[in-house]
Amino acid sequence: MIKEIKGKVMAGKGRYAIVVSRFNEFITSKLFAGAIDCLQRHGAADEQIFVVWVPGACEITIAAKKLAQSGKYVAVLCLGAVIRGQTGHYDYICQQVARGIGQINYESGIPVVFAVLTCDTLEQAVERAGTKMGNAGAEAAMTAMEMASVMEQI
Ligand code: INI
Repeated sequence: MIKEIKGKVMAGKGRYAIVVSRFNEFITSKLFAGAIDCLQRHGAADEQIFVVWVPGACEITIAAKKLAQSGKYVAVLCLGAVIRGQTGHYDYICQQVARGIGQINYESGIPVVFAVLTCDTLEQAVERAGTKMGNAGAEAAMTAMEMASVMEQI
């Protein structure tokens, strides 16, 4: 018989850490609200959610790494918004954040979920923060719960 694992999309009993950046807070606050709403609707109590605000996307990784290494959480959600129109160093920020979060995800042993929007325009970011294209914060919460369950079962 084939042994097969499928993650449950339920908060379970574990604790979830959320790192959210204040830069482009108009967008990141919507991602944050989406993540909280999704975790709560899947059974998470307030005591299971720990939130860390950081100045910008570049500061997400250092906080996420410490949280991931603490052993207190079953997953870390990274929420931010980098928008090209506002910066000449857009590509450097995106690369740095994507590589940093990817590395922590790979090395820490718990899911560290990438939900940092990288958009050309503010309109694209709005579309991913609770309008036409859904809410990337809520999607990150779904991924965090599913992967926490997968990791528990492996
Ligand atoms: N930080 C963001 O989160 N998004 C951006 O679009 C952005 N832009 O455009 O510059 C941004 N810059 C700040 C950066 O993340 C750091 O906070 C700053 O460089 C201090 O280290």
